[in-house]
Amino acid sequence: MDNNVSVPSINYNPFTVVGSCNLCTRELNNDELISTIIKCVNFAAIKHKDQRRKDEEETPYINHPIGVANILIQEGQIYDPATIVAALLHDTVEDTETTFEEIENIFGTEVCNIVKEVTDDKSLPKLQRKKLQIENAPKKSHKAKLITLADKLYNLRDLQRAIPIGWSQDRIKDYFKWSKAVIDGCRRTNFNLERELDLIYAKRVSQERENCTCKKSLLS
Ligand SMILES: [Mn+2]
Repeated sequence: MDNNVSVPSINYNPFTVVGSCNLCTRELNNDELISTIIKCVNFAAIKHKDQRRKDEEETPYINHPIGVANILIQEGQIYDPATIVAALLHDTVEDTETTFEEIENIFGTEVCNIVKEVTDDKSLPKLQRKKLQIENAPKKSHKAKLITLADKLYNLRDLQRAIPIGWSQDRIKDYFKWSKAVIDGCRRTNFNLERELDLIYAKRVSQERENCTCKKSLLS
């Protein structure tokens, strides 16, 4: 029997290197880690190549998953490879032709499972998908919660930066409200990310109060 059979792809962990005995493993060294991250960024960039964000400048969509991964590292101080790779891939299945099988084969089972947790079922109506995000948030794994928080932080900052084409003030208001419910289901996950989100909401509340014609306190 051939002892050099490769590890079955189903449990293959791309963040470890399997020794020639097929039993011992070691974690990727720096070169291998950088290579994996760039392979992932390249994969996501190709998958999202025809998509744009909804702002007037039509920012390339890939800015979003890269920005989410960057928030996790720079602000969340998360350096776990599976979380970062899953963040880079988090919208590929939901928004492109990418399949979970493809992700599992290239980036392993753990990454694939995290991406599954943060992927909406597009066969469901939008309202139900939004409701499910609120319901499912507390049930998510720690890594999926981290990505959810960073994703919402990116989107809310983006909303503060530029209003998406065709969005009314009511729609923006609803988005803030809905995001808050999802975020509240992911509490006690990362202090820095939650603090940044709280600051955005505090600013939003004071802006709303400022702009309110009746000048009544929103907190009363
Ligand atoms: Mn996203």
